[in-house]
Amino acid sequence: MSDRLPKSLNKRSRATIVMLARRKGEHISCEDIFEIGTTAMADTKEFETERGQGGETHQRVPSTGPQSAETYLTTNQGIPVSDNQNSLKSGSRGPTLLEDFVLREKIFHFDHERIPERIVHARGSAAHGYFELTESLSDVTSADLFQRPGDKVPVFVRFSTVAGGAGSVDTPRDVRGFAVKFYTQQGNWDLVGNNIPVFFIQDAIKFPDLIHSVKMEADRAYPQAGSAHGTFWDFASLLPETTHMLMWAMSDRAIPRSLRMMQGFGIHTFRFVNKDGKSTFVKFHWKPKLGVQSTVWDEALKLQAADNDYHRRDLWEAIASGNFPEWELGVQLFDDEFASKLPYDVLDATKIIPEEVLPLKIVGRLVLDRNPDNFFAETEQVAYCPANIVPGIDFTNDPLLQGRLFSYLDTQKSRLGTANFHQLPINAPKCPMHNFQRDGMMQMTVPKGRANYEPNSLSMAGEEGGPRECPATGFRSFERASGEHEQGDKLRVRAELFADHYSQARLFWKSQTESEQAHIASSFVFELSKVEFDHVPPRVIANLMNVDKDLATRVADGLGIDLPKANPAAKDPIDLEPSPALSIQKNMVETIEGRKIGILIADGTDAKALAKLKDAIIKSGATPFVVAPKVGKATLSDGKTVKADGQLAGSPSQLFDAVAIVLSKEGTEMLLREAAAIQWVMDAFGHLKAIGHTDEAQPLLQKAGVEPDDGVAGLGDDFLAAAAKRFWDREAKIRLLA
Ligand code: HDD
Repeated sequence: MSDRLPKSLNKRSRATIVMLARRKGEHISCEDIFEIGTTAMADTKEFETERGQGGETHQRVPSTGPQSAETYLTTNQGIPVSDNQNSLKSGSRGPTLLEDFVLREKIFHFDHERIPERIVHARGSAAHGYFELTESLSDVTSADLFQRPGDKVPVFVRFSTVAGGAGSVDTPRDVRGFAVKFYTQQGNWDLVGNNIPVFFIQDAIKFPDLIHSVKMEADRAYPQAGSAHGTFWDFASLLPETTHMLMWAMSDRAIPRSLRMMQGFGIHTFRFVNKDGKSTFVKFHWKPKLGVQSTVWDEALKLQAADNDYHRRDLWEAIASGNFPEWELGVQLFDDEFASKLPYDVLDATKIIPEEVLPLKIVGRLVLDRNPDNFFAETEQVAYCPANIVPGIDFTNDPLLQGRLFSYLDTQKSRLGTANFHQLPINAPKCPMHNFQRDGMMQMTVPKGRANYEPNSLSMAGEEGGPRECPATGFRSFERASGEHEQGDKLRVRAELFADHYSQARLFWKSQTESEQAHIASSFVFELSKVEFDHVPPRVIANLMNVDKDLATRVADGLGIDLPKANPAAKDPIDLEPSPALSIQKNMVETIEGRKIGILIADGTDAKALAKLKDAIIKSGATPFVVAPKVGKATLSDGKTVKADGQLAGSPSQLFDAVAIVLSKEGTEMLLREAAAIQWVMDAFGHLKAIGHTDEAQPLLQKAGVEPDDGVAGLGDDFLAAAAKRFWDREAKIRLLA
């Protein structure tokens, strides 16, 4: 058979064809053989083929010109690689040789390219930037970064979802991590917070249970992200201390529009310590310059299909285009006396101090101005640890914080494989670092000299003695004599006020607008509707009865179950003054800055109107994104063709903050027959967005069920003003909320 093959085929291709022919048995025809042969040749055409003395072939990528030592491909040992296409074999058809160190190194490294992902907060996106102090805090803290207004400290900030794996979607209903590493001149300070100011549990001993319950279920490995499943609600319903956080998690806070439009919180009460050792309690808040904004639930769900990487892309693109995300740092400062008068405990991470009770003092700004160079080396390998604090900052006895001080160091050692993870560039301090810790896996420094212990007197023998303690400037805890008395019996208990699980949940509920309350009630219904254990939803509602009877009734109605009796409260809830600062809608910053406006065009679109609109959007600080039936081109009214930024089917309107429909009569007629266009308009309306349109586009709006309201406008200034808002009033007309 080999003789019948085209002469142009090399030996390997011939061998392959003969093998395939044998496998196919008798049914192979000459035409088949010829076709296989041609395919084999086509497969290798981008390679140059060299023939060796024994007739064997060597395939290579064609040379790309002269090379230098800088551009040689090398092994990890720096040994130049002559051939990156073929493994070393014993003869052209023989076994691969064990001695092929190039192959072995490459494959072994590949096998280990994934480290165990974070057990929580596995999916994250991060950026570099700086923190700039605007107000000195030298009276309350000796921390160097809080001394001189104008001083800047480099930071690396990682945002994350909690429940999903590293490859999960960006927009599930979930808490978002907000972790900041400050590389200060006194060492690294990690403020590892969330976008919600309270937490589910009060004591770290419950954390593994909480996370086991919320992550994908142990036997079936779903759902991949989010809390709408049986085990989470089973656990939450049995722990009334989760109630306050559940109110936040069921609110729009858990479906942010952008990582750039979320608040961040240190959550725990920390301490500042001044140069005299005096302690002041402090709570940390990040306030986004673009305001807090969320999606609506249907939009968040559809975004999971439209763009898995919606938040990651948004952060990357904003930074890449010079629209640097920015937050203000606010602090709430108070002393023991203030704390002792509050009707809740400041050591309880399920409680806030409302801004109306203790206003924020704005002391600095955080700016993210550089995308990572390498996702793995930086975003994956960054290792935050709440125990990383600098002189001038200290912990409190918050039992959740105390447990965290152990957990993170431990997890980093197993996640990054070595106690030397602090030497990775993203984790290394940017100030001098020297001590007597030595050796260990992946030791990357080469310490010199004999001194690896302290104290030593090697300097008396003329040798280098190494670093020494620095009592004057080194880290010291706050002065206990002026602080609390910290002795007691060894007990497994919680402090008395920790037993109040409902007062602040009620405070949160009462601080929301009607529309926000409807979203919360509907989220409870949605999540509990996914719980297949019939005994669990009534238990959740029994807890909600202690928050607000109306809320509990709406959730029970939404599920079609009877209203249960209230769960007997460990401590009766009290009515606290509502806090308007807790509502997103009451504090919306009306701007289109940093937003994306989708513009739907087609053949025949008015060229001048399109240019004018794009110009106005850019001038307002937003980004226009042109969507057309074909991405390659649309022919405008002036006969010129334009390229679209996205094709209609791949660019649904949930990707945008507001939409403009710039269609001619001809374009409208065409798109009336395109379901994706009708859905585009219908979703924009349903997601309460502003819709600007040409008169000619009216039939498309009608077909999509758009009813005129304040958010439906022409294409002028009215549209730009409307684009800065969401139209909450519209929702009652189009959605049956709980
Ligand atoms: Fe945690 C990661 C935030 C309680 C144990 N946590 C992690 C991250 C954030 C938070 C943002 C991701 C950091 C990154 O981007 O790499 N965690 C919180 C907040 C909490 C909290 C705001 C409560 C106020 N965490 C908490 C407790 C424990 C942990 C009580 C254990 C006792 N957290 C971890 C961890 C993680 C982590 C297992 C997983 C990956 C990592 O640390 O680096 O150690």
